[in-house]
Amino acid sequence: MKWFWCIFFMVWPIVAVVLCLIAPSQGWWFYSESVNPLGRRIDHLFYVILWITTIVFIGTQVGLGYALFRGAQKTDAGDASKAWHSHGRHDLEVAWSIIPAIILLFIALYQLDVWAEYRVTDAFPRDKMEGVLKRLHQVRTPKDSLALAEVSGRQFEWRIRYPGFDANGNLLPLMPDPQPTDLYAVNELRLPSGNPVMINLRSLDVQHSFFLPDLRVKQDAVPGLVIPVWFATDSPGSHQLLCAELCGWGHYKMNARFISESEEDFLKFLRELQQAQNFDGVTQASPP
Ligand SMILES: [Cu+2]
Repeated sequence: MKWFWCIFFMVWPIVAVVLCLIAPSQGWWFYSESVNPLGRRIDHLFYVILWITTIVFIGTQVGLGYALFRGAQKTDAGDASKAWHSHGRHDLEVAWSIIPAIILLFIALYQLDVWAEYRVTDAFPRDKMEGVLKRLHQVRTPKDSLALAEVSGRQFEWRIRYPGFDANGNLLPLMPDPQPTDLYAVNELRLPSGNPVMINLRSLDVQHSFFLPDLRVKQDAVPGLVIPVWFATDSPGSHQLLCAELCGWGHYKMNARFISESEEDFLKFLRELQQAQNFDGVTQASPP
Protein backbone atom coordinates (compact mmCIF):
# COMPACT_ATOMS: atom_id res chain seq x y z
CA MET A 1 0.00 0.00 0.00
CA LYS A 2 2.89 2.37 0.77
CA TRP A 3 4.14 1.96 -2.83
CA PHE A 4 0.66 2.67 -4.19
CA TRP A 5 0.54 6.07 -2.40
CA CYS A 6 4.11 6.80 -3.38
CA ILE A 7 3.27 6.30 -7.09
CA PHE A 8 -0.18 7.98 -6.75
CA PHE A 9 1.28 11.21 -5.35
CA MET A 10 3.98 11.28 -8.02
CA VAL A 11 1.69 10.77 -11.06
CA TRP A 12 -0.28 14.03 -10.66
CA PRO A 13 2.70 16.42 -10.54
CA ILE A 14 4.07 14.76 -13.68
CA VAL A 15 0.65 15.21 -15.41
CA ALA A 16 0.61 18.88 -14.28
CA VAL A 17 4.12 19.55 -15.65
CA VAL A 18 3.30 17.87 -18.99
CA LEU A 19 0.11 20.01 -19.27
CA CYS A 20 2.12 23.16 -18.48
CA LEU A 21 4.59 22.32 -21.25
CA ILE A 22 1.75 21.82 -23.77
CA ALA A 23 -0.21 24.92 -22.63
CA PRO A 24 1.68 27.75 -24.42
CA SER A 25 1.43 26.09 -27.88
CA GLN A 26 -2.33 25.58 -27.34
CA GLY A 27 -2.95 29.21 -26.22
CA TRP A 28 -4.31 28.07 -22.86
CA TRP A 29 -2.61 30.89 -20.92
CA PHE A 30 -3.51 33.79 -23.22
CA TYR A 31 -5.71 33.50 -26.32
CA SER A 32 -3.67 36.20 -28.07
CA GLU A 33 -0.86 38.66 -27.48
CA SER A 34 -1.94 41.92 -25.83
CA VAL A 35 -2.56 44.83 -28.23
CA ASN A 36 -1.38 47.24 -25.50
CA PRO A 37 2.43 47.72 -25.06
CA LEU A 38 2.01 47.87 -21.26
CA GLY A 39 -0.22 44.77 -21.48
CA ARG A 40 2.69 42.86 -23.03
CA ARG A 41 4.86 43.82 -20.05
CA ILE A 42 2.11 42.54 -17.74
CA ASP A 43 2.11 39.26 -19.73
CA HIS A 44 5.88 39.09 -19.26
CA LEU A 45 5.42 39.43 -15.47
CA PHE A 46 2.83 36.65 -15.61
CA TYR A 47 5.30 34.33 -17.39
CA VAL A 48 8.14 35.20 -14.97
CA ILE A 49 5.92 34.26 -12.01
CA LEU A 50 4.70 31.16 -13.86
CA TRP A 51 8.31 29.98 -14.40
CA ILE A 52 9.21 30.61 -10.75
CA THR A 53 6.16 28.69 -9.49
CA THR A 54 6.81 25.87 -12.01
CA ILE A 55 10.42 25.46 -10.83
CA VAL A 56 9.34 25.57 -7.15
CA PHE A 57 6.53 23.08 -7.89
CA ILE A 58 8.89 20.61 -9.60
CA GLY A 59 11.46 21.03 -6.79
CA THR A 60 8.96 20.43 -3.99
CA GLN A 61 7.37 17.47 -5.82
CA VAL A 62 10.79 15.84 -6.34
CA GLY A 63 11.42 16.37 -2.59
CA LEU A 64 8.03 14.84 -1.77
CA GLY A 65 8.71 11.91 -4.12
CA TYR A 66 12.09 11.28 -2.46
CA ALA A 67 10.51 11.38 1.04
CA LEU A 68 7.72 8.99 -0.03
CA PHE A 69 10.21 6.67 -1.68
CA ARG A 70 12.42 6.57 1.46
CA GLY A 71 9.35 6.16 3.69
CA ALA A 72 8.05 3.28 1.57
CA GLN A 73 11.35 1.46 2.06
CA LYS A 74 11.57 1.97 5.84
CA THR A 75 9.85 0.02 8.58
CA ASP A 76 9.82 0.43 12.37
CA ALA A 77 11.33 -2.61 14.10
CA GLY A 78 10.21 -4.95 11.36
CA ASP A 79 6.53 -3.95 11.52
CA ALA A 80 5.68 -2.83 7.97
CA SER A 81 2.22 -1.47 8.96
CA LYS A 82 3.65 1.25 11.28
CA ALA A 83 4.62 4.75 10.12
CA TRP A 84 8.20 5.95 10.18
CA HIS A 85 8.67 9.10 12.32
CA SER A 86 11.11 11.88 11.58
CA HIS A 87 11.79 14.85 13.90
CA GLY A 88 12.69 17.28 11.09
CA ARG A 89 15.86 19.20 10.24
CA HIS A 90 16.57 22.69 11.49
CA ASP A 91 18.88 23.75 8.62
CA LEU A 92 16.31 22.65 6.01
CA GLU A 93 13.55 24.62 7.73
CA VAL A 94 15.70 27.77 7.79
CA ALA A 95 16.46 27.31 4.07
CA TRP A 96 12.83 26.88 3.01
CA SER A 97 11.86 30.01 4.94
CA ILE A 98 14.64 32.25 3.57
CA ILE A 99 14.46 31.13 -0.09
CA PRO A 100 10.69 31.92 -0.51
CA ALA A 101 11.24 35.28 1.24
CA ILE A 102 13.99 36.15 -1.29
CA ILE A 103 11.78 35.03 -4.22
CA LEU A 104 8.82 37.14 -2.98
CA LEU A 105 11.10 40.15 -2.50
CA PHE A 106 12.42 39.70 -6.06
CA ILE A 107 8.85 39.57 -7.49
CA ALA A 108 7.83 42.63 -5.45
CA LEU A 109 10.78 44.69 -6.77
CA TYR A 110 10.70 43.30 -10.34
CA GLN A 111 7.08 44.37 -10.96
CA LEU A 112 7.38 47.85 -9.41
CA ASP A 113 8.04 49.74 -12.69
CA VAL A 114 5.02 48.24 -14.46
CA TRP A 115 2.80 48.83 -11.45
CA ALA A 116 3.94 52.46 -11.16
CA GLU A 117 3.41 53.18 -14.85
CA TYR A 118 -0.01 51.56 -14.73
CA ARG A 119 -1.34 53.13 -11.53
CA VAL A 120 0.76 56.10 -10.30
CA THR A 121 -0.43 59.28 -12.03
CA ASP A 122 3.04 60.90 -11.93
CA ALA A 123 4.44 57.94 -13.89
CA PHE A 124 1.81 58.17 -16.67
CA PRO A 125 3.27 58.84 -20.17
CA ARG A 126 2.08 62.45 -19.97
CA ASP A 127 4.09 63.75 -22.94
CA LYS A 128 2.59 61.24 -25.36
CA MET A 129 -0.94 61.93 -24.06
CA GLU A 130 -0.37 65.68 -24.44
CA GLY A 131 0.73 65.04 -28.04
CA VAL A 132 -2.62 63.40 -28.88
CA LEU A 133 -4.57 66.15 -27.11
CA LYS A 134 -2.66 68.92 -28.91
CA ARG A 135 -3.62 67.41 -32.26
CA LEU A 136 -7.29 67.01 -31.26
CA HIS A 137 -7.83 70.32 -29.48
CA GLN A 138 -7.07 73.52 -31.35
CA VAL A 139 -7.35 75.47 -28.09
CA ARG A 140 -5.77 73.90 -25.05
CA THR A 141 -4.26 75.09 -21.77
CA PRO A 142 -1.86 73.03 -19.62
CA LYS A 143 -4.49 72.89 -16.84
CA ASP A 144 -7.02 71.10 -19.04
CA SER A 145 -7.84 67.46 -18.31
CA LEU A 146 -5.66 64.73 -19.82
CA ALA A 147 -8.74 62.52 -20.12
CA LEU A 148 -10.55 62.20 -23.45
CA ALA A 149 -13.70 60.65 -22.01
CA GLU A 150 -15.45 59.90 -18.76
CA VAL A 151 -16.63 56.31 -18.40
CA SER A 152 -19.26 55.62 -15.74
CA GLY A 153 -20.39 52.19 -14.68
CA ARG A 154 -24.08 51.99 -13.91
CA GLN A 155 -26.42 49.05 -13.30
CA PHE A 156 -26.21 47.74 -16.05
CA GLU A 157 -24.34 49.65 -18.72
CA TRP A 158 -21.26 51.75 -19.43
CA ARG A 159 -22.12 55.42 -19.91
CA ILE A 160 -19.55 57.45 -21.80
CA ARG A 161 -19.28 61.24 -21.73
CA TYR A 162 -17.12 62.99 -24.34
CA PRO A 163 -16.39 66.71 -24.55
CA GLY A 164 -18.31 68.53 -27.31
CA PHE A 165 -17.38 71.33 -29.70
CA ASP A 166 -17.47 75.12 -29.28
CA ALA A 167 -19.35 77.46 -31.69
CA ASN A 168 -16.32 77.46 -34.03
CA GLY A 169 -16.24 73.67 -34.22
CA ASN A 170 -13.16 73.28 -31.96
CA LEU A 171 -13.12 70.30 -29.61
CA LEU A 172 -13.45 71.45 -26.00
CA PRO A 173 -11.51 69.89 -23.08
CA LEU A 174 -13.32 67.37 -20.86
CA MET A 175 -14.62 69.12 -17.74
CA PRO A 176 -14.98 67.37 -14.36
CA ASP A 177 -18.72 68.16 -14.32
CA PRO A 178 -21.18 67.61 -17.18
CA GLN A 179 -21.47 70.51 -19.65
CA PRO A 180 -24.35 71.41 -22.03
CA THR A 181 -22.01 70.75 -24.98
CA ASP A 182 -21.01 67.25 -23.81
CA LEU A 183 -21.68 64.21 -26.01
CA TYR A 184 -22.94 60.89 -24.71
CA ALA A 185 -22.77 57.25 -25.76
CA VAL A 186 -23.68 53.95 -24.13
CA ASN A 187 -21.70 50.70 -24.26
CA GLU A 188 -19.38 51.86 -27.04
CA LEU A 189 -16.15 53.55 -26.08
CA ARG A 190 -14.15 55.04 -28.95
CA LEU A 191 -10.67 56.48 -28.55
CA PRO A 192 -7.68 57.20 -30.81
CA SER A 193 -5.18 54.36 -31.35
CA GLY A 194 -1.37 54.40 -31.58
CA ASN A 195 -0.69 56.56 -28.50
CA PRO A 196 -1.58 56.47 -24.80
CA VAL A 197 -5.03 57.87 -24.02
CA MET A 198 -6.68 58.45 -20.66
CA ILE A 199 -10.20 58.10 -19.36
CA ASN A 200 -11.75 59.12 -16.04
CA LEU A 201 -13.51 56.14 -14.50
CA ARG A 202 -16.53 56.55 -12.22
CA SER A 203 -19.45 54.57 -10.85
CA LEU A 204 -22.99 55.91 -10.54
CA ASP A 205 -24.17 53.23 -8.10
CA VAL A 206 -22.36 50.08 -6.95
CA GLN A 207 -18.80 48.91 -7.51
CA HIS A 208 -18.05 47.89 -11.11
CA SER A 209 -14.80 46.89 -12.77
CA PHE A 210 -13.65 48.34 -16.11
CA PHE A 211 -12.04 45.43 -17.96
CA LEU A 212 -10.40 45.42 -21.39
CA PRO A 213 -9.10 41.84 -21.67
CA ASP A 214 -7.24 42.36 -24.99
CA LEU A 215 -5.34 45.26 -23.38
CA ARG A 216 -4.89 43.56 -19.96
CA VAL A 217 -6.48 46.63 -18.35
CA LYS A 218 -8.65 46.13 -15.27
CA GLN A 219 -9.65 48.82 -12.80
CA ASP A 220 -12.45 48.94 -10.24
CA ALA A 221 -14.98 51.76 -10.66
CA VAL A 222 -15.68 52.90 -7.11
CA PRO A 223 -18.67 55.08 -6.12
CA GLY A 224 -17.50 58.56 -5.10
CA LEU A 225 -14.09 58.31 -6.80
CA VAL A 226 -12.84 59.56 -10.17
CA ILE A 227 -10.05 57.18 -11.18
CA PRO A 228 -7.76 58.03 -14.11
CA VAL A 229 -6.94 55.00 -16.31
CA TRP A 230 -4.64 55.10 -19.33
CA PHE A 231 -3.94 52.56 -22.06
CA ALA A 232 -2.83 52.35 -25.67
CA THR A 233 -3.42 50.15 -28.69
CA ASP A 234 -0.89 49.46 -31.44
CA SER A 235 -3.38 49.84 -34.27
CA PRO A 236 -7.10 50.47 -34.87
CA GLY A 237 -9.38 47.64 -33.83
CA SER A 238 -12.48 46.52 -31.96
CA HIS A 239 -12.15 44.98 -28.50
CA GLN A 240 -14.37 43.67 -25.75
CA LEU A 241 -15.16 45.96 -22.80
CA LEU A 242 -16.55 44.08 -19.82
CA CYS A 243 -17.52 44.56 -16.20
CA ALA A 244 -15.37 42.25 -14.08
CA GLU A 245 -17.21 42.81 -10.80
CA LEU A 246 -20.41 40.90 -10.05
CA CYS A 247 -22.53 44.06 -9.68
CA GLY A 248 -26.09 42.72 -9.70
CA TRP A 249 -28.56 40.56 -11.60
CA GLY A 250 -27.84 42.28 -14.96
CA HIS A 251 -24.02 42.16 -14.62
CA TYR A 252 -23.80 40.14 -17.85
CA LYS A 253 -25.37 43.05 -19.76
CA MET A 254 -22.28 45.20 -19.24
CA ASN A 255 -20.68 43.58 -22.28
CA ALA A 256 -19.65 46.58 -24.37
CA ARG A 257 -17.17 47.45 -27.16
CA PHE A 258 -14.00 49.46 -27.13
CA ILE A 259 -13.10 50.73 -30.59
CA SER A 260 -9.69 52.24 -31.20
CA GLU A 261 -9.44 54.24 -34.40
CA SER A 262 -7.33 56.94 -36.04
CA GLU A 263 -7.47 60.46 -34.59
CA GLU A 264 -9.31 61.69 -37.72
CA ASP A 265 -11.93 58.95 -37.40
CA PHE A 266 -12.33 59.73 -33.68
CA LEU A 267 -13.01 63.42 -34.43
CA LYS A 268 -15.40 62.40 -37.24
CA PHE A 269 -17.22 60.11 -34.79
CA LEU A 270 -17.58 62.96 -32.26
CA ARG A 271 -18.93 65.32 -34.95
CA GLU A 272 -21.48 62.69 -36.05
CA LEU A 273 -22.43 62.12 -32.41
CA GLN A 274 -22.99 65.87 -31.99
CA GLN A 275 -25.09 66.01 -35.13
CA ALA A 276 -27.22 63.04 -33.98
CA GLN A 277 -27.58 64.48 -30.48
CA ASN A 278 -28.60 67.96 -31.68
CA PHE A 279 -31.00 66.69 -34.33
CA ASP A 280 -34.45 68.10 -33.57
CA GLY A 281 -36.24 66.24 -36.37
CA VAL A 282 -37.44 69.43 -38.09
CA THR A 283 -34.99 72.21 -38.86
CA GLN A 284 -31.77 70.31 -39.50
CA ALA A 285 -30.61 67.73 -41.98
CA SER A 286 -31.04 64.23 -40.61
CA PRO A 287 -27.94 62.76 -38.96
CA PRO A 288 -25.91 60.07 -40.76
CU1 LIG B 1 -20.92 46.08 -13.38
